[in-house]
Amino acid sequence: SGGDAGSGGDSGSGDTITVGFAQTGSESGWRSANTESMKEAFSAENGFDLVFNAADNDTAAQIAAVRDFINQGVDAIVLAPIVEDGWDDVLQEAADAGIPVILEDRTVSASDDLYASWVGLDFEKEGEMAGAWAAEQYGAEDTKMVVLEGTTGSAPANDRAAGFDAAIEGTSIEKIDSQTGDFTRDGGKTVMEGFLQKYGADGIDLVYAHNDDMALGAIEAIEAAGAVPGEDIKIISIDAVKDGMQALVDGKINFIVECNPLLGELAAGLVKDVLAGEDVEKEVYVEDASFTQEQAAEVIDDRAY
Ligand code: GYE
Repeated sequence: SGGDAGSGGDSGSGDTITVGFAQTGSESGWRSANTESMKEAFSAENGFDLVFNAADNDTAAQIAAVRDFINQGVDAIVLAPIVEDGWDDVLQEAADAGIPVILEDRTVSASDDLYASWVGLDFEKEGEMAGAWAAEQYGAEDTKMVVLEGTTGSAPANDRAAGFDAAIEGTSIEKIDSQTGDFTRDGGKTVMEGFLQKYGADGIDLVYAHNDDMALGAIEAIEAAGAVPGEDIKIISIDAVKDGMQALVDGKINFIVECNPLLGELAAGLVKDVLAGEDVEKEVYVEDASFTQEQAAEVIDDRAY
């Protein structure tokens, strides 16, 4: 950028912070909103030079992207890790190079000495909120449930399963099957088609989808099988993105737990604080709400994503 001697530009190119952001990919509506929020916060206007990488849900590619950032000598790395495991080596390499890493969204299993901070959501609590509602609504009658899991090995898939399972323990909800749909609409549709073939629409009462996109795919599969989503087969999902909330208002989904993707500003603030040598929280949690069909109808026009 600029740099004419004595021009005194107000964006002071010497202060520009170069940040490498390793995003998971573009699997869902949540992810699009998250990427947009990050690009907005890490803008040139805010003093950043953002190097953006989306790994298309490929862990090896994401690790390679982080290694590239280290070799480029960026000032800081922001990482939304696809899966929890496998980060120890490259995080150690970043530490050795003196480059701070801030995690956003998903978590890692590596030691928290290897990153400066994490900002995101409480996935286990999201699962618990979804499970508590299921237990209250359907827990007293025989309910056959299938689960559309997020990406295998990812923090939200692990934690949303654990939170939900704990909340329905001791109820009459029976998990008859559970498979990954990789957080995508296509994945949710394909897995649901398989479930419908295997158990028949009559053999399934409830779908728990780890995100809205998979729920939306399941809706397509259920309708194609001649059943009515939200009535014949109830659906609970997580995220509360626009399309999910619309399906909730339309009666095709029964309950959604929110997962706020607007983490950009908080992540950018953490990067600036860490580089300024300030003490930051190791974990920064953002609160989530939840919505019934009636509640969704009231708020849908005011949602930011
Ligand atoms: O719920 C899903 C996305 O990691 C919280 O990833 C995120 C999840 C989100 O693909 O839609």
